[in-house]
Amino acid sequence: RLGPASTATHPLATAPVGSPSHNVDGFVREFLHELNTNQGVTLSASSLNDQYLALASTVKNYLMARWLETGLKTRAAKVKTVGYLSAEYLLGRQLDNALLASDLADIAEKGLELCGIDLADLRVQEVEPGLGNGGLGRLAACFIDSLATMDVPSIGYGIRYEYGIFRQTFVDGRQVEQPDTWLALGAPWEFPHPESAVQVHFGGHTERYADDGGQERTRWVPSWNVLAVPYNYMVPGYLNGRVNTLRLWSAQATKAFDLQIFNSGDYAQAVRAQTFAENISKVLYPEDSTPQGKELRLQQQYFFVAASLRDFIDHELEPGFDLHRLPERITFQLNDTHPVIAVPELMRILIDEHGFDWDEAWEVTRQCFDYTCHTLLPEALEVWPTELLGRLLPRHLEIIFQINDQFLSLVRQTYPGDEMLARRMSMISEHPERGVRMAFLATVAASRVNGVAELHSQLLRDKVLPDFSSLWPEKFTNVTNGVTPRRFVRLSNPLLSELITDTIGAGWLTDLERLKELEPYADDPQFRERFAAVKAANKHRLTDLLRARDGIDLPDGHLLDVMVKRLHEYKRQSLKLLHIVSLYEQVISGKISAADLTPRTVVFGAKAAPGYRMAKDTIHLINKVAAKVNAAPELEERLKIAFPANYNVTLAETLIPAADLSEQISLAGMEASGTGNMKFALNGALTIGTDDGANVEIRRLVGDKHFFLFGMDEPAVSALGAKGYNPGSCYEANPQLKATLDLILSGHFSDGDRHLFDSVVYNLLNQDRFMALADFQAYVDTQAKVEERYADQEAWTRSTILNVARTGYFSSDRSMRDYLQRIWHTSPML
Ligand code: GL2
Repeated sequence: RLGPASTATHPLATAPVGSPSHNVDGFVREFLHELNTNQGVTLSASSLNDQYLALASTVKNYLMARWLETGLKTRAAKVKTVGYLSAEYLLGRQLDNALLASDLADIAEKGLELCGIDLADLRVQEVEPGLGNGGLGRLAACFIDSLATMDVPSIGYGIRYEYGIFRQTFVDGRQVEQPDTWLALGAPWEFPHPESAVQVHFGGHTERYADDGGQERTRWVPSWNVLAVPYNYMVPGYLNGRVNTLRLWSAQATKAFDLQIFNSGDYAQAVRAQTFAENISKVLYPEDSTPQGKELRLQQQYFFVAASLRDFIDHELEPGFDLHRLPERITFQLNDTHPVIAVPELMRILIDEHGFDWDEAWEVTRQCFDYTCHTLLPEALEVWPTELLGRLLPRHLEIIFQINDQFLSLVRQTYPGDEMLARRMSMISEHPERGVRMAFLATVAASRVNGVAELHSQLLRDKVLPDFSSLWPEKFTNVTNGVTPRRFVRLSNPLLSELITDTIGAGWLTDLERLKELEPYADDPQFRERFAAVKAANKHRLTDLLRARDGIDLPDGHLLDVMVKRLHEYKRQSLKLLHIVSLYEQVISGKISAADLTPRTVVFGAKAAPGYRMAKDTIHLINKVAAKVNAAPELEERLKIAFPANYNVTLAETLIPAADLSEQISLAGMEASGTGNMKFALNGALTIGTDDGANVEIRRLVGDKHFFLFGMDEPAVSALGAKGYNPGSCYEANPQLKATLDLILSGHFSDGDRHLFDSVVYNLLNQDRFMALADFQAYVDTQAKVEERYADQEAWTRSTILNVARTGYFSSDRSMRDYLQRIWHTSPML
């Protein structure tokens, strides 16, 4: 991978051989060639899957020359690369994005048509690589797209999980997880490079020895290792010729199996080592926003960062590069605490392998890392037991202890006599067991620490890491998240994109603030009509998809009210459910008539972590309520619930453009940012939301009139928590809330079983950590305001246009610009 062999004399050895010709004929030739030579079939004998795989290879071939050129150009320029270290990349389907980035969509469509193939039939063959849980993984995918589009040299590093996020099914309304076999029908977008595999070590012990100069040194004597095999993915920039790399590591046993044992007939024993090693990249941990303190997870984390650091130093830098200058060439972004073990790993490499002294190594390491925190939940911050770390990575634990000692002496020097403070800031926690607080280690090591929305960054400073932010105020900064408009506007909403281009001209896809130019058109009745027609068409597209995918029939003419995100108590799907049950209860008890309801369909999409009982019970309850509500004749078809299983990026791409109302109703101070909120606003949905995460900034930009704010803000939540919150008193004081909860408790939704949903309801009544009952009335009242606005379709459409026009700020291109300026201190390549 280092370039041409030095003895090659043929002129083509030093440059890529070039792409197939960029026209329909060239495309057809290439496609048929791929079908024949890669799939081994003729066109007439080919299956849809053959055709899809051949199409993917064809598109790859077009990108290939640019990818090779990008690598050569970047290495030759010797500029700084952004190394994005992330345990998750929730990529979504690749085909359309690659066609868009390489300007091949029309050519491919026409070429395939000549072959008697409909491109749309091939698109749906692709199984999305679900190598992430939710927002954090999707953010990583948006960021690498923007970096490529902005011509920034970057490598995304991660894990090639053999099974990504589970496929969700419902059985009697309960979530049942199925393995995600995304690789089963072929993986046409990846390039494995087994010859470039690197070894990753684990276990063993450390020992001291004297080097040749008599200097006392330490070395790690590991007891087992695995091979990390790189799989490269192309990350094409939008129409700019740059193709960056995403390098995902797959684990393989170093000795495939022990032949002697195999020959003796003990097959199981023979493959055990292989199974053990390969388990490391077998499955994605399906926990979202909360960590799983499992040994295998720590193995995964070290596995991918050790391989990535080794890869960068050995393969991306020229031989003999002086590692004292490493910060000139790389800046590693730590995507949450998952990759933080990279810090002691780099120290180990520099000290033990390259003979640096401690201070030199620390100086380099400090400059090479920055850290993004993505949470506010205290229980979501990873703490690894020292017992486990010491067993798996003994040298790293020693280094962490030493970093901590040095750090604590600085604390004691700065704040003499404040031993409590030193204890609070120690990277080593003592309870409930001795453990390493990875967020503290990251904060001490990183040059910059950032939160992911303004409010989050503020709370990060004030509540999560207050002592650190007093010590180093300049270290802390904010970069508000963003989403890539290529996938989440252009590809997912082609009709809106066309309308925008028609109205303000091209160029907005890489300069999203230009959407502002749409503002005056909000007052143009003709434009409003066209805008509303786009929304209507998107709803039809969704209706077709849900009918085919889930057998769900969406009624016509309803307000489409959408809540899609991971199932988590803090996100408060239960509050949305209480609203629905409350409407239903009022109709069936005759308090209001069905005619009073605004026709509304609520769409849920949510996966629950398999071990998260409350979340799974909530899914069950939603499905039970849906069954009852959808069948109730009293409602006269004016209230419906749709809960398609297995919400993923692919479904989001059709669902979001169709939505009228975006539900962003987390308890204030809990959602770090959210990125779904941005996607909805950019696609012309209005938000009902709390003052939380990036909602705050969305509301500020679109204006109070065009955002339905409700509920307590963060200071009010804190004050209520401090005063003592009693959800039972909300229940007693609010007859409608009481009637709503009583209906669930009566067994109405559970075939008379009064206890089926005790866990959910009694939790709300007795504990309600996320204060759903406290915000219930405000939520219901604000929903009434939503309905009022919706009744005036002109006013509604005007607001939705202003949402699109005013949310260009939330492009991930802008986020990347902020990282470049405030954190990485580098600029795009010229
Ligand atoms: C999250 C936050 O919960 C979410 O609010 C944020 O938008 C994303 C991206 O910054 O990160 N943190 C986290 O652990 N997950 C998230 O989605 N899984």
